[in-house]
Amino acid sequence: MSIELFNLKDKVALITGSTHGLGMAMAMGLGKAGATIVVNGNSSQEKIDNALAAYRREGVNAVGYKFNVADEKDVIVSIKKIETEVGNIDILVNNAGIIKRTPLAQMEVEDFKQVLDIDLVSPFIVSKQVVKGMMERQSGKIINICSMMSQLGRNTVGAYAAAKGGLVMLTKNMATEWARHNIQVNGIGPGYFATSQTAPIRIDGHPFNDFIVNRTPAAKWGDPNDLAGAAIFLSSQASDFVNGHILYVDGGILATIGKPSNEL
Ligand code: GCO
Repeated sequence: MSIELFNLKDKVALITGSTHGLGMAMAMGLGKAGATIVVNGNSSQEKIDNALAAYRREGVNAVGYKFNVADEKDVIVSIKKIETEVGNIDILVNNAGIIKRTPLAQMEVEDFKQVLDIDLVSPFIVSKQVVKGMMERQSGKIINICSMMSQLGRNTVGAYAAAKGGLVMLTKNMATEWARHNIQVNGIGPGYFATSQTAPIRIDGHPFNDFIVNRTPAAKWGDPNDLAGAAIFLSSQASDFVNGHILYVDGGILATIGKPSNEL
């Protein structure tokens, strides 16, 4: 198997929400595979600058752009700026996302809408702008970061699960409409990973922490670096005939109903 299949040299990859967490881990992997990384965040320029320093310490060629993925006007201006200043976007990873853990019966409609806006509508907004150039070039890779919550529900994450479930079908419809332009659109569905988003439910001894370790066949939380391989595969020529597929990187949690806590 030629390693060239996974070489991203001369490619430009935009990863939304890549100043930390899973987005940074995937972007770092794409960068080490040769891509120029366009880092995005919307919180502060300082956060972007700190992230760029981390990428550069790892030898990754990275530039940063602050924009709000949920604001179509900001996205339109920013994508044009990136394509002028950095180059054509060959790879788009729609990773930016939020979660609000509230029981549905108590959740404010505005909060529900905000989760849907960022986790589901934003991948559409950003992809709609980036796919224009991909169609002109008849080439591109789009990866939507779904979740195991695209398949399973859990108390208090109803808005997030609805968004991530919808993102699976958005991925399949993007693939349906854009595959004929040699644009491969797929998804990655992370299981439970050790990130800032899960920090509150990952504390040692926290019932949820013990539950996840027991419920996951790999018997551990994922390390964000475990996602780099899936991102490189779906960004490279190795996946040129893969369309509309959601690649779950979840330690096996979706493969099983789980086991009693006293069973090996
Ligand atoms: C939660 C977690 C999950 C994970 C991930 C699983 O509260 O259950 O935050 O949502 O973050 O999305 O795929």
